[in-house]
Amino acid sequence: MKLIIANKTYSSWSLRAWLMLKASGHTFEEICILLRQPDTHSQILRWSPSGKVPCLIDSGIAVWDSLAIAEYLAEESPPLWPLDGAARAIARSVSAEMHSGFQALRNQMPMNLRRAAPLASHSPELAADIRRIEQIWNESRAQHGSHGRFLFGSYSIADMMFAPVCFRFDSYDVRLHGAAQDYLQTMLAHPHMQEWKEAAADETSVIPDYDV
Ligand SMILES: N[C@@H](CCC(=O)N[C@@H](CS)C(=O)NCC(=O)O)C(=O)O
Repeated sequence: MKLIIANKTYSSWSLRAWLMLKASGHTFEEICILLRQPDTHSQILRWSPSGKVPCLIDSGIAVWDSLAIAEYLAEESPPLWPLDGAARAIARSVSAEMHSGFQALRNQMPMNLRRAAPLASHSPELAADIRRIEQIWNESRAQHGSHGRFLFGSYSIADMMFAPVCFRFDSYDVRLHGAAQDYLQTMLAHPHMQEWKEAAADETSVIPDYDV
């Protein structure tokens, strides 16, 4: 298998798929295409029909978009979604909500693993996104997380979908209430999150747009 990703410092979508592939137990080759280079688009298009990363290549099959990669891997890997049907329905719902929403968080708090400073202020839209994520984390842990420290107990795709948010909350020093704060620390301490962060520290490419 090959996983086409972008800069580990900045690429939140790449992180999600990379964590899924790590959790699946497959060995895979990483192909990293740097963002914002003159040939970025053409390089990505060699692999991914959407012109976006991540893209998974498995025996000649291309699977692009983080949620499609999640479902592809979940079909035959160790369980990547919660086993309980009700928990799985909520895990899919919050993952889809993360995938399609939270525009203020994406725009105003881009993932940048080199950053270590809070924003001067939070817009009402950004504050609402943070509150909604805190609510999802607290409710998931309270209702479905009793057999572990992740959102649905065991580490699942839902956690991987929120992983970039964890790095953002750490970088921008966002403080949370209740179990959400413990969940954040659990995610930041996960060995795969640490491995990604260490690899990002070796990168040298700088994209000024991400330095908000
Ligand atoms: N909905 C897609 C979003 C993928 C996406 O936006 N990827 C960005 C990198 S994080 C990208 O490929 N950008 C290409 C570019 O900037 O040229 C997913 O879930 O995978």
